[in-house]
Amino acid sequence: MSNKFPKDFLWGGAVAANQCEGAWLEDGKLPNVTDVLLGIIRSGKKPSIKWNFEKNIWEMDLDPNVQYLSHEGIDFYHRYKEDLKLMSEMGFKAFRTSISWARIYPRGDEEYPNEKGLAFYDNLIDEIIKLGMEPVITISHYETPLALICEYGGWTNRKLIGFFEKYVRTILERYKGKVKYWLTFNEINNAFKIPFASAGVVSFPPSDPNEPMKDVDDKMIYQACHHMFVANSLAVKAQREIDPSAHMGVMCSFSHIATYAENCDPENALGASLFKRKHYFFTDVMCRGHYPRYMINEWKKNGTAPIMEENDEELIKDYTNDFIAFSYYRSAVYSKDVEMKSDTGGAIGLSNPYLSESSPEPWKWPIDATGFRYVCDELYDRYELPLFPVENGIGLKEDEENGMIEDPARVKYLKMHLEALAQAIEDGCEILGYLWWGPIDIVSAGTGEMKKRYGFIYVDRFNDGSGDLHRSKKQSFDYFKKVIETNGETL
Ligand code: BGP
Repeated sequence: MSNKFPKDFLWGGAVAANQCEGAWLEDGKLPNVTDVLLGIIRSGKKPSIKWNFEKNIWEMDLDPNVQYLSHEGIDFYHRYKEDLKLMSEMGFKAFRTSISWARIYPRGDEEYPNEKGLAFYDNLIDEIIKLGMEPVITISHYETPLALICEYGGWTNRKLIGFFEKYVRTILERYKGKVKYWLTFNEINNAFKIPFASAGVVSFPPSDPNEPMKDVDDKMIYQACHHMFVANSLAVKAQREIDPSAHMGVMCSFSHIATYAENCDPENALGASLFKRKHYFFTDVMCRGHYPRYMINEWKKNGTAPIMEENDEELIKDYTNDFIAFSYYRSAVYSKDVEMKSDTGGAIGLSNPYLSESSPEPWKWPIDATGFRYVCDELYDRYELPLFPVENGIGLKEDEENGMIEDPARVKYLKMHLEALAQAIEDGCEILGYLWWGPIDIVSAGTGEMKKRYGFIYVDRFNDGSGDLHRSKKQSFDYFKKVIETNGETL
């Protein structure tokens, strides 16, 4: 295959602050939603956060049976220089991470930012640039400050728009001229699947601490989404005012778009298409600039329309995003007889008899590189905006043997997906770059474990919290290095 990748293609990798930094309460940071998420996933219970009327503070009970590995992460907060050096050794042209909102505004509603938090990102971003990489920064990667959820009810509360805008303006002012690629909300289209993480939605805290919290319903989530859409547009507006040469992208979990109908039963074809529309909804609003008629009709039918203020729709119309970033891990099969589920990898329906390989037990994510090309083509046809796959990867179980890790399965996955991406480029898609998810082993977002490893770089840390945190290169490290060296000519 001749070389399809453009000359300035952004090869690199992506992580998120909450999965790698650790130092969860250091230098003034307070908890964010992901710091307590695992206890909720494991126990199935809402967070136990109560107002202490005597002390006048919010108290948070962490589940004592849960190992919160993310609290120390892989200690990226203190070891980022060593880690970034390895990324640059691979030849990375871009490195994506998030700014942890609760490091900058620890509760989320303060008047002034936390200088110590900003100082950390000053150093981190300078280091990324010094090593010749383009920083790609996620503004909120499932990282709403916990106080905004406990005291304000998360994104269902309109006040979050103002808190978010202030945070965005703070970091845009600070990093103008340094950061060219910004992403607003990580996987915003997961708002219905994981409302707590994605949209910080829980019911409002009860005035009586013994009263149970209410369940989250669709109307609340649409309300939270509306506030996030307005906040997204205000972020675009702020970027145009503060740093017009930068770009503000959306970020969606678009494995969902690779949802195939089980067969040619028209009901299945229609069902798959309606399922995908639930995810296109997010980019339809943020990139086309208005609420689509299909959603307005649904709101009318179900009484789930969000409350909007007068200028909201104008803002959404005037400030749309200029590129689409997305994650792609796997595809799914829709059948009218089966209820679709999903997790951090995307949708889950029937198993696909045409796909023979998957990631290992217990995750078993089907491997489908053609689905990657399919998603790129679908997105580009619909929006004609530059695309940026900022997450693609495979989680494997690995142990170091004689200081070495051989990971042919990761090399194969990478090669297949890059071949598919080259074909998408040939199909006419404009692709800004390719970021591998988890170039270094980090804590899993979905299960909070270390055992699920995505890295080209191994980190010595285990599910029980043991390990000396040393880093070592896997076989795939050299493979990706070669790919980047040849700008994708050698796959
Ligand atoms: C995405 C998230 C990431 C990441 C990835 C892999 O949904 O944006 O944060 O972790 O999924 O998921 P997991 O860690 O559950 O394997």
